[in-house]
Amino acid sequence: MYSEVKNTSNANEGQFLTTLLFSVNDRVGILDECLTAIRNLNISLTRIESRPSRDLGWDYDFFVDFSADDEQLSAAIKSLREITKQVKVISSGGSQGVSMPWFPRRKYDLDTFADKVLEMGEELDADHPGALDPVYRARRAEITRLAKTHRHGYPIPKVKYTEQEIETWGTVFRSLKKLFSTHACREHQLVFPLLEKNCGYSENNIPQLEDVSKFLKDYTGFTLRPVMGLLTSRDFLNGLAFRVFHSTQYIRHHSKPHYTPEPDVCHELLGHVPLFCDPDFADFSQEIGLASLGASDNDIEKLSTIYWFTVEFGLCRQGNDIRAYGAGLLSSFGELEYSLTDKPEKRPFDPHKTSEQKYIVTEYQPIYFVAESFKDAQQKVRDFSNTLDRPFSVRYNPYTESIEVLDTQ
Ligand code: HBI
Ligand code: NLE
Ligand code: FE
Repeated sequence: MYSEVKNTSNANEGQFLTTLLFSVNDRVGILDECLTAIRNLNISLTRIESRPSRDLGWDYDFFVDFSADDEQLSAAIKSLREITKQVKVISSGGSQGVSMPWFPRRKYDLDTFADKVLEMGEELDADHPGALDPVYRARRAEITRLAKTHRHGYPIPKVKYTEQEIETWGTVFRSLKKLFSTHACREHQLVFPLLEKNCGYSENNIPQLEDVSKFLKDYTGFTLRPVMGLLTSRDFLNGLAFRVFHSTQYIRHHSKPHYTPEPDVCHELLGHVPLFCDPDFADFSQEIGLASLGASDNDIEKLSTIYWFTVEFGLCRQGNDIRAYGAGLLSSFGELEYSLTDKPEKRPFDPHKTSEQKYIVTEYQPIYFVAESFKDAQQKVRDFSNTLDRPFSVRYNPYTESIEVLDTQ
């Protein structure tokens, strides 16, 4: 999907993120020497972490992350080898060493995604009603600036929404609320009144991400992180492994409240947030995230497709009914209504088949997949991820908010 996107990140062409491990005999100044060696190659580190080695004696392992090209990376390995006990490429997007793509190990590593957003492609631009409105564009730029400088551990900045923005929200809110009782799944209906009571959900108020994130954290441990726009599929899914959901904070254009092809604050708050309050759904979403860590590009594609047909556009069976749980449906008056008519085709959710299904991002979906329950869907995704070719498995440690890699090699 989003094939028409341009990466606007400031990483240079030919560069990729690498995590390197080097182990040293402990002595005064050794880290300084290693860092100087890296610095002399004009490489800038983005992370450094140390831990005592597992060997006997007080030796140390250092993990460093940086962006570099193939040539710089091999030069770095070479000069570190001269002064350390061992050097190992843990993960890298380049052709050196192993082929495990870089992935975040700690929750604060997600900070590196902050300004790596994709630009809407031409195709999406053309039918995006805000594209030609300079006032709208300027306002969006103002709001996305807040996300760019947000860092893990800080409160999410509040946005003072304009009257026009609140009016757009109100239109979306009122129309959707009418449909929820007949179209939304039970989990969504259960929590919606609580969001109204505790988080400022109402037709006259756009809730603040910070308030909602705190509420969610109490329910399922999910938190929101503001984001400037679309992330790459890999980065976006990686966030879910940490129970972090990247949310936009701007709102759709006022001229087209009932459908927009891209995420906005209506979509995040009315579509996604209520579902992340459900423990089974939270587990299900994290399962997709965990499977995405260090996955091959091909597998990321499959996992995104699964995400698309579940978290975004999923239907589920409830008793004798079929209801919507996908956020893209729950935030679009137009598509929510359409999805439960007999116009679109409905197929049972099966990750092996669902992951191969092609889809369009700018129109109502012609096909939906129906899940039996979130627990059942989670189990199916777990079985499916075991069939993907990844030479290691991962586990989330909630106490340290970090990923543990279980080597199976
Ligand atoms: N980025 N900010 C953001 N929000 C999304 O919903 C989103 C994304 N990037 C990719 C994506 N969704 C999905 O379509 C999947 O490819 C994961
Ligand atoms: N179509 C949805 C809406 O109008 O709210 C947004 C989908 C975002 C993937
Ligand atoms: Fe979404």
